Amino acid sequence: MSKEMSKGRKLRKTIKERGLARVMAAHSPLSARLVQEAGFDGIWASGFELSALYGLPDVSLVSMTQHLDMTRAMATQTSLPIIADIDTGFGNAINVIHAIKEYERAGVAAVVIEDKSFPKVTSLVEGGRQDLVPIKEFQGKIAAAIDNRTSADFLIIARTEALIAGLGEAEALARALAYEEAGADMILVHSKQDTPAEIESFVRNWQGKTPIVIVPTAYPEMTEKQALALGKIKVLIYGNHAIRASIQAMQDAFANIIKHGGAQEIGNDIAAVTEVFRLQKMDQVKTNEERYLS
Ligand code: SPV
Ligand code: MG
Repeated sequence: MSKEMSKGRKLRKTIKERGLARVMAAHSPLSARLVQEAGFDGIWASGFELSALYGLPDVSLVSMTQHLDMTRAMATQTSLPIIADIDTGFGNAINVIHAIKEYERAGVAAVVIEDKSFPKVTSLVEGGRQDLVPIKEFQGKIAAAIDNRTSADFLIIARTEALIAGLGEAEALARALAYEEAGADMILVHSKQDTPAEIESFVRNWQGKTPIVIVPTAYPEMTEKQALALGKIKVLIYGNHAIRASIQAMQDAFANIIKHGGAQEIGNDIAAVTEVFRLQKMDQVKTNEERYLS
């Protein structure tokens, strides 16, 4: 047994010490490394980002194998805890059992399972079809996840989409309590309102004991300080900022080259090749060449 602290424990330690873990989305090992270098506390292995990376909508088209492979590759390139977005758990409670075993083995800190029906539709899209499974069925999925993890360090986060589905705060609170009852370690509550009011009200009225996780993409005016001040929010996820930043950067660079008919104007607007070498750890290759090839 490795003496290294488990990733789940590392995430809990950050929460204990800082009050709030700041978690940034990533969609590749390289973006995961950049998240770590920037100083975040954890990585969100986002389904939305990976779908976008494949040029696909986030509607359960990316398979568990694709997401797991990328998550595992990220885990090898970072020491930060990873929170894996496993959508609906890729099917029913039986699929959840399989997913839990695989993701725990991959070395992630936590998984988030959402109460939408499979196949899901991405949460923030205007007019998206947002069907939720019955509470009892989702409790079964959470219980299946809890019963099939090998270590209690590995966190099972239940995500309710009741607010996204327009079912109101009472339904969201009832679902969150039912998921806590089923054993969830944390509750992620998502909102697509463009102000924090809906989430603030949910948090104020939350009577459960488990910590709250939020993804304030639609309501970016909520700062880390404000989330912390609400008391019950322990994880704040920046859900899709990595892929959005990279899209914009590529669009700008490509447009610049087309405009000028060459790369002569691009200069420092893109990373230097030496920066790519640094991120690839090319210096280690050189050291090893000197040591082993001469
Ligand atoms: C994701 O990043 O895949 C999420 C967050 O689940 S959201 O896209 O806002 O639903
Ligand atoms: Mg997702």
